[in-house]
Amino acid sequence: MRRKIKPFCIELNENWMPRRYNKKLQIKLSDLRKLFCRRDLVEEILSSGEDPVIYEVYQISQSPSEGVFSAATTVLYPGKIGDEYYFTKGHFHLKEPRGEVYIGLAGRGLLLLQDRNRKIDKLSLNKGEVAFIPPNYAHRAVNIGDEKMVFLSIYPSDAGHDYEIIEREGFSKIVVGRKGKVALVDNPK
Ligand code: PAN
Ligand code: ZN
Repeated sequence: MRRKIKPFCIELNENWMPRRYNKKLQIKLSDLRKLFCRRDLVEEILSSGEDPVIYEVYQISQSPSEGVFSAATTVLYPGKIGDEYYFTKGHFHLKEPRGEVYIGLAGRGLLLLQDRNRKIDKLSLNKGEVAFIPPNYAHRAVNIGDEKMVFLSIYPSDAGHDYEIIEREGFSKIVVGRKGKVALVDNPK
């Protein structure tokens, strides 16, 4: 018989961090070195001894059972490599069909969605906006503002993360800031 999971509630503090979480991840520039377009600039920054934190994830993970949810607060710092805005790695869910909801809590952001045929969609993910990610879409958050972008994600606990395809192929579009404007352009790689 399936183990019964008790209802529970976790408070978020004034910075939207969960007061209790199982795991904190800190992703630095060196973890994303293959993903930014201007790899030459990434290597230049790293060889100067800097390795800035790009984002942090506070996970409230539950055991991977069907019908159970996990959640996470992500804090994505503002910045660019060349003209490409800081982003999260991005992934497909391993198990299909598994969708997700992202809730914008602070800052200004975008959500890039890419289907299995590499077709791109973009959603706004500013403070107060709720983005619905359908199953079978890779998803990546992009901070297009000058402040921290914070969002809460809620996903099936058995979804799993498949980073491999995005690490190998990237997204077919990237998000850049040029002449004060935010634009989606073809990934030159
Ligand atoms: C989110 C992401 C989180 C970090 O909780 O895992 O924002 O992004 P990456 O996992 O792409 O590094 C989520 O989409 N969970 O499924
Ligand atoms: Zn996800």
